[in-house]
Amino acid sequence: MSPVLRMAAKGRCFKNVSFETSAFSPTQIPESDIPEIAFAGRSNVGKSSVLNRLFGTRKMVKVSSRPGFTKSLNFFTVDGRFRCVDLPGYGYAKVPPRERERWLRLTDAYLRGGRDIRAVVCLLDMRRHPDQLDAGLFSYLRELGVAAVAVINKADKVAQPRRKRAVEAITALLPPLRHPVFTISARTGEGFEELSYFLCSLVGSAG
Ligand SMILES: Nc1nc2c(ncn2[C@@H]2O[C@H](COP(=O)(O)OP(=O)(O)O)[C@@H](O)[C@H]2O)c(=O)[nH]1
Ligand SMILES: [Mg+2]
Repeated sequence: MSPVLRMAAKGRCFKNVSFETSAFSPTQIPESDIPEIAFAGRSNVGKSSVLNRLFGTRKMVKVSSRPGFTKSLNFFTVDGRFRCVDLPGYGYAKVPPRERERWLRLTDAYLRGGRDIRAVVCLLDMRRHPDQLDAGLFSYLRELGVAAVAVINKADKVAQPRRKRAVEAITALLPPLRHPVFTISARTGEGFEELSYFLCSLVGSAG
């Protein structure tokens, strides 16, 4: 078994994470040479918290009480073997249209850049039904031929007996997906073992 697969089997591939760079414009996006997993979702869905939890860090990714804070693509390298890419959050009403357009152009340049993107983790909130913007993300990824992984965060906010129904209701509103839907809480850490195991397997299958 290769070292990468061995780590994937343990779900422990998110080791030695370091911040690499931020891209505020398409020309600042670093060259693609290793596999990548990107993370997307509505502002405030907990994207930064999820990344920190995956990385086993508290402050690698800024957690903001101000939604719409992330204005760049942020690149993190994991063990020099693959990257995690933090995409700008969407859906924050107070962002001026020009700024929103800039983020879309940036995200589009990234996703269409011919890179080895193994998946885009699409974060959802267990308390909300996916809306048009969420649906738009899934259909956009499908159009580009990039695999989407639906991950439902903030499970701790829903009482245990209601979770199954909540997950079913959300899943029913998503298009058919190649990968399983994950349920997590960045607050309690629940579901992260399964999620990191799965994500590690996506990058561990590198040739
Ligand atoms: N209860 C709960 N709160 C969360 C969870 N994940 C994130 N949050 C909170 O949601 C807010 C937004 O989180 P952040 O990670 O900055 O979201 P981002 O805008 O998507 O990057 C912060 O107050 C977090 O503490 C979760 O799983 N459960
Ligand atoms: Mg954030």
